[in-house]
Amino acid sequence: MKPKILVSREVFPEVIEHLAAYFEIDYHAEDAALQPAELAARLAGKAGAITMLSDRIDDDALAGAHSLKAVCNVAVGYNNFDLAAISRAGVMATNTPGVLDDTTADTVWALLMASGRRIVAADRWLRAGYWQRWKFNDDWLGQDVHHATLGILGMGRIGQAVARRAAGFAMKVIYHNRQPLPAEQERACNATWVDKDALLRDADFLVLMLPYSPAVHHIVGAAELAQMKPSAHLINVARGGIVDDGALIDALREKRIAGAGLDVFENEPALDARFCELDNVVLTPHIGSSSRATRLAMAMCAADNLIAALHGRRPPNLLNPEVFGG
Ligand code: 8YV
Repeated sequence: MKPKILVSREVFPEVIEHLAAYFEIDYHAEDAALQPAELAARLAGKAGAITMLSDRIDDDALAGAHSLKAVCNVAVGYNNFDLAAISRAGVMATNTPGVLDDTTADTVWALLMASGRRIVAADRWLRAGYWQRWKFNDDWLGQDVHHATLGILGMGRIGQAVARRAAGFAMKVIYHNRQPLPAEQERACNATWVDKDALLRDADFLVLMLPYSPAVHHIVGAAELAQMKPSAHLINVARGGIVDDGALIDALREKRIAGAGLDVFENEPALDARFCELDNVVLTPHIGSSSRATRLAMAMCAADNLIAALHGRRPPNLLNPEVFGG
């Protein structure tokens, strides 16, 4: 008898095929999240689960899941996991680090350039048939990307991938992290550690690339936005909640910063309608990792974590090793 698992949301057929060789699958093949009560009900009796960011895995979800051994998130971030609750239940938790670094860094650059050079607003203007009104010092005067200062808050793997891409634009790269990177890694990124105030003050493009935790909730709020240059752009492909969206909307509306490129929001999938009234913000619906190759690699990585966990091996991306003997 194959162990039973839950796949909580639609993935690619090849992932289901891969998993089906090992498991009996309860597949919620929809592009919508399971409601919490249904998620809990469908976790009961399962040995493992492939989960998405939209699945909150906490005491309630785990209450009836007595045979559960592993929950494997299809994401590098796992703020949908109450890791303490998962560990208390003796369940392994995994994520998908690494496979999405380059694609997410590419998305940062897409938003950075679109915001700096006003690409999306210009597209809207052109489609509206306004080209006859073209003038030399036009509305599309943007912020140069080349030779500008790129500031990165959160210099993990993705932050470093963003920094490496700046070389082609001859940018100055500064970053802030709790700890400076080892010298060799700094050299590879051509980046200099600065304190947070200097980062906010000097960046022409401020890229947020840190994982969400309550400790960084609203780490960019009204006070931090006030420290930025009026010509600066804020790019967030990390997590909603890191930025105080209300304060950002005010700053953009009053042109206290020049623009923003946002892939993540507070209260996803709801979008604060006030963003849509602003011409100086580029909005995407949490597509940071969204290339086919990368999303497939993420789902396969989660599947391989689950296969390892349920075959008595340590999953490669175990988040709570302390519970299972170090
Ligand atoms: C999402 C992400 O996983 O990996 C993460 O932490 O935020 C994204 O890659 C992806 O959008 C699927 O929810």
